[in-house]
Amino acid sequence: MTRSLVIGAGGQIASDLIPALHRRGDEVRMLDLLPPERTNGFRALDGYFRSAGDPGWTKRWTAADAAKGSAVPEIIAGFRPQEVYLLTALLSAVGEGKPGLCLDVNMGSLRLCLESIDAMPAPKARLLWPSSIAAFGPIPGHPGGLPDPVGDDTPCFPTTMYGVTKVAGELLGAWYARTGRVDFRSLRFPGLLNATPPGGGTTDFANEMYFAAVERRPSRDFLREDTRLPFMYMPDAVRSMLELTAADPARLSRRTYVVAGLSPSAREIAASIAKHVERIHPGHRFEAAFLPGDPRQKIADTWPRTLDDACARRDWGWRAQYATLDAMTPALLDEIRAKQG
Ligand code: AKB
Repeated sequence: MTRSLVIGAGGQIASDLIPALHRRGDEVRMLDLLPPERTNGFRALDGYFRSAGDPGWTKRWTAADAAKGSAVPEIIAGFRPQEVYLLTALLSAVGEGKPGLCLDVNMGSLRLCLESIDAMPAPKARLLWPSSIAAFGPIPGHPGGLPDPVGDDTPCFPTTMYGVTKVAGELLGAWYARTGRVDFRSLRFPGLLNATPPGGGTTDFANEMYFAAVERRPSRDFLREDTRLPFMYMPDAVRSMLELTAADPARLSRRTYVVAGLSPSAREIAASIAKHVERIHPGHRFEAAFLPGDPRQKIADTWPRTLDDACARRDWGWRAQYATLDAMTPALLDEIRAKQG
């Protein structure tokens, strides 16, 4: 039985990752700044654990700051996890409003976690830390700013504080790995979609569209309809985390990998929802309202449109299963409806 620690356990990624670890038979400990019932992920986690016959799951939850204090070092020293998933982060849009906090939380949590794992006696935990497409931004002198697609070796010129923390964190983790201190691994994720609301990201407009469709209300989207960005359905994202964490270190040519799912425009997402919502709400006409002028448009305009994940495919056999809207939209609408009860 693998001992796994999920830090940032109340957020969007954790709401699917924790059930996946538990289904695999792991002993899972959880830590978040908030108590479980006050987190975005509570509904999904509580539903999962109750149906798995484990209603006392919150006893394995610690409410504490992941970026400072003694909780993370103490849990890592006492529980001796074999795998640590550090998901704590302020995302791009919120991070631009609170840049100091974004720096403190994103880098502080990573530093504390790396130091705590480094202090473990062997065998030390592997650490999985999500990076983001926010690591990229317009390359000085490059026509159009970025190549299309963007790949692992595209130079990183992040435009947001969130992106700066992601690039800095990738480099910090790579140093810990190179010097043999911590087996650090990271994924540059696109916008992630599941039935748990994210908080404070630029790609959240797409999540909002799917929730609005299930709730039979018009959506309020804050990006232009021709905005094209990379996305990934959460089952693929969780699988990529588990596969990269399990990969033989001898096969890893780098510590951070781009992973691609699909790259629709906002207009294409709206059309796909309008096509598929009919099945769950017969007669309902989905309407997307694209509201111009939002500051998040400026962030989106600096990010990749499509991604090339050739290195992940070559090194550890990665391949997304949900690579089209027709594959993802019906599954996501069903999932949101089921989890909303
Ligand atoms: C955000 O929009 O900030 C995140 C991300 C792409 O990392 N979803």
